[in-house]
Order: sequence, then structure tokens, then C-alpha cells
Amino acid sequence: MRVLLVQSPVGRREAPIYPIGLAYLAGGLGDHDCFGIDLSLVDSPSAALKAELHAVNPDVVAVSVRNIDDSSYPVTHWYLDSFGEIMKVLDKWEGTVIAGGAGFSIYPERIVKLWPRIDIAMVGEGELALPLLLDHLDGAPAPPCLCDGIAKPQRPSLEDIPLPDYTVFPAVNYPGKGSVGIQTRRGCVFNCAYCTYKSLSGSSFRLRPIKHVLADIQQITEQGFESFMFVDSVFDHPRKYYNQLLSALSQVERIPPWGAWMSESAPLESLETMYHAGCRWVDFSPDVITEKGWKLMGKGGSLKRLWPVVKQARKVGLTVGINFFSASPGENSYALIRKFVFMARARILLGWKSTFINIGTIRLYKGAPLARKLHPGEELFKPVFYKPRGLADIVIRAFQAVRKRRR
Ligand code: B12
Ligand code: SF4
Repeated sequence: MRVLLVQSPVGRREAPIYPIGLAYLAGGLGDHDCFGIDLSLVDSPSAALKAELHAVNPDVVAVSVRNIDDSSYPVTHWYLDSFGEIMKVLDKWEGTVIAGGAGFSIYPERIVKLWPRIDIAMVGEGELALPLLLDHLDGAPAPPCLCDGIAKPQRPSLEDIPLPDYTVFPAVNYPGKGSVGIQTRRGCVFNCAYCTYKSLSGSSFRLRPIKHVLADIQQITEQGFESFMFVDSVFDHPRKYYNQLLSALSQVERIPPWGAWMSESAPLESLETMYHAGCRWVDFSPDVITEKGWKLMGKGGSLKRLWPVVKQARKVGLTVGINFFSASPGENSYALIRKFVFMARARILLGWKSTFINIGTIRLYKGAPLARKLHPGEELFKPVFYKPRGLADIVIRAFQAVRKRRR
């Protein structure tokens, strides 16, 4: 079959993010003829899609919807508007449309209802299931995961998934630090109250064989990517795998610079090993700044580790990003001031140009524990936030406005 892989447009100018979800799908498509277009890179997505349909003449269009909104407060960008534009183009085309992706998988039923042009929706991970759907379109019996047009495949073992194919979307279109992701694990054992990750990818870690990770790094290096980021939930858990992976990465010659998301409980001595293994930047998401907030957010580890781990990361030469929320259960104005104080202290003492603090706002998604608690039974498709209140709201609006102007 001829399959056109389409990354849904973002509808505004953004730093390009490599569509690794589609690269994983391409890796599993075997004998099918596979083509790709990333509509987030073009100025006129509808015209570009029309031209591609004409040029490729596919049997199936597989669209990846990575994000439905940008989860930003107070101004939220709605990515599904531009998705709707390309659905209009597909309305006039006769082949089969399959849709999937991370953002899509949070609200599949709702999106299919809004755009009935989608013939088959996929919830979750598609590299093993998409070929079964294509066989079905070719006459084979329907795979058991498909019911009423929605496929919900089981989460695969990462030993079974093929290597991604990066040739469909050329690296040259994705300049910029960490534009491509490497995945070493799926799922997460932690219970952060706002997080969708467990409902998307499962509540235990599924680990990718280290030799596959190394082969993947070799592939992206050969394709010409100059850096990459590990897109895993928490890079330093589980500890045994983390240590084995670091030791394997240390052996890779000319490894491109890379970054990863870390927990505050990362062993301090391992940060130097990370640096020697090619790591150049790390991100932490303590989210909160008080013990009460930490407990109410269901965070693992300890808040007390935040400053030591950040300090150590800077000491060994890593650029550090730290993410907070403007408000969370148990935290409002007073905690927000403490977050700004932390920001000033970290940037002044640890390096203004190498220590970055981001203060976002919790967007409540269906499937996240906090959403279930505060809005039981609600869909929360249109963005609902855990908002800062009173003075904190005024401060955060001003902060975001200044940040937007500076960008
Ligand atoms: C890593 C990551 C990032 C990194 C990406 C770095 C990089 N170089 O790749 C960074 C930090 C840049 C980032 C940015 C953003 N992210 Co982000 N990100 C993720 C994260 C943690 C992993 C994504 C990933 O790489 N997965 C690995 C690949 C292999 O999996 P995948 O893409 O899901 O693809 C699989 C399936 O979805 C499926 N599939 C995918 N497409 C298709 C298509 C078809 C037809 C089929 C059948 C199947 C299918 O099969 C694939 C293989 O199994 C997810 C959370 C998560 N658990 O998914 C959030 C997530 C995707 N991000 C999210 C958000 C909100 C954002 C931002 C908007 C945040 C912001 N305010 O700026 C930006 C948007 C950037 C952009 N334009 O995409 C949300 C999206 C939810 C939503 N609101 O729609 C998520 C789900 C996290 C959350 N809050 O729940 N992100
Ligand atoms: S926020 Fe990160 S550590 Fe917490 S549950 Fe989600 S993926 Fe796991």
C-alpha cells in the first residue's frame, strides 16, 4: 500500500520538532511504500497537502496529532484549528484516513466526532498496530484491537518495536538544539497529580534494550542531526537501567550533545558521568516549592534535593532548566513569590545564561489524577487550568506578557 505520513500543522511559527512518532511508524511499515510530509514546516498546509496527495497518490493518509493545545495560560494556542483545515482538504479525497498521536490519544472520541472524515482512530502506540490495520484494509480480518473505528492496541514491549526510520523526514529541516528525540523507555511509575503520561503510556517503565538505543543514536548521527534529547519521562529511573545506559553512552565515540529530563533524586555523582557521556543540558520539574505542595502533588523523591542537584548539575557544566507551576493544590501567592526568589537566586548564583526557570500553569487533562479529583466525569477538552488566584494571577499574567514580548 502507499501510505502518506502527515504531521499535523501547528498553525503558527514554532521551532521545528522532529516527528519521531511518525518515524517510529515508518520503521514498522516494511514492504509498504512510505512517504511523509510535515505540515508544521510549511506556510500553506492545505495547499502543501493537496500537492502531496497529487504527487504521491496514496491509498492511506496517516495523520499524527501530537498536540491539541499548547497548555499555556492565560493565552492558549489551539492546534486543532489547523488540523481542521487539513481535514477539509481530505474531505475531497477518497482514500482512507487514519489518525493518532499523543494529544489525539487523550481525546480520540471527541476528535472523531468533530471530524468524521477520520476513518480509523488509533489510541496509543502505533508501530505494531498500524501494519495490522493496513493488512485489514487490504482484506485481512480486523485486528482485535479495532472496535467501531477506534483501534486501542496493547502497549508493546519495547524489545519488539522496530528501529525508527528517519529517512522519510530529512534531518536538514530540523535545525536547533534537541529538535529530534530518542526514546529509551515508555511509561512512568510516579504519580504527579497533573500528569497524563501514565494514562498515555502506562504506570510501569517499559525499557528499550540498550543496543537498540545505541543503534538509534547511530542512525540520527548518520542522518546529520547535531544534537538530540531523550524524550523519556524521567531519565534517571529506574536506577539500574540509568547506570547501564550511562555507561553505554560513555563508550559512544563522537556522540552528539544531548539533554534529558531528570528527577530531583538523581545521584549527584552521576551528573558528572552524564557530562562525560555527552549530556549538555538537563531539565527538572519540581513544579512546586513547598513541602505541602510537594505532598499534595503526589511527587516522588524529596524537594530538599532540588537545590543540591541543580547546583551540582551547574558545577559539572550542564545547562539547567527548572519548571514550576504558578499555582497548585496548597500553593498560591506566597509560593509564587518564593518561586521568583528561587529564580533570581539560581540565575545569579549559578549562571544567568545557563540556568533557566519556567513558570507554567497546570492545564487539567482528562485522565490526570488532579483532573479526576477536581472535575470528576468532565471531559476537559477545552482547556481548563488550575489557576493562580488573586495577586498571583495578576503577577503571572504580567510575567507571561513580558516573556511573550521578549520572545
Ligand atoms: C518529549 C515531549 C516534548 C519535547 C519534544 C522534544 C523532541 N525533540 O521531540 C518538547 C519539550 C519540545 C515538547 C514540547 C511541547 N509539548 Co510535549 N511532549 C513530549 C512527550 C513527553 C513525549 C513525546 C514523544 O516524543 N513520544 C515518543 C514518540 C515515539 O511517541 P508519540 O509521538 O506519541 O508517537 C506514538 C503514538 O502517539 C502513535 N502515533 C503518533 N502519531 C500517529 C499517527 C497515526 C496515524 C497512528 C496510527 C499512530 C500515531 O504511534 C507512535 C509510536 O508509538 C509527550 C508526552 C507523552 N507521553 O507522549 C508530551 C506531549 C506530547 N507534549 C505536550 C505539549 C502540550 C507540548 C507543548 C505544546 C508544550 C508547550 N507549552 O510548549 C510543546 C509543543 C511542541 C510541538 N510543536 O510539538 C502534550 C500534548 C497534549 C496536548 N495538549 O495536546 C503531551 C502529551 C504531554 C502532556 N501534557 O500530556 N514536548
Ligand atoms: S510528571 Fe514526569 S515523573 Fe511525574 S508522573 Fe508524569 S512523567 Fe512521571
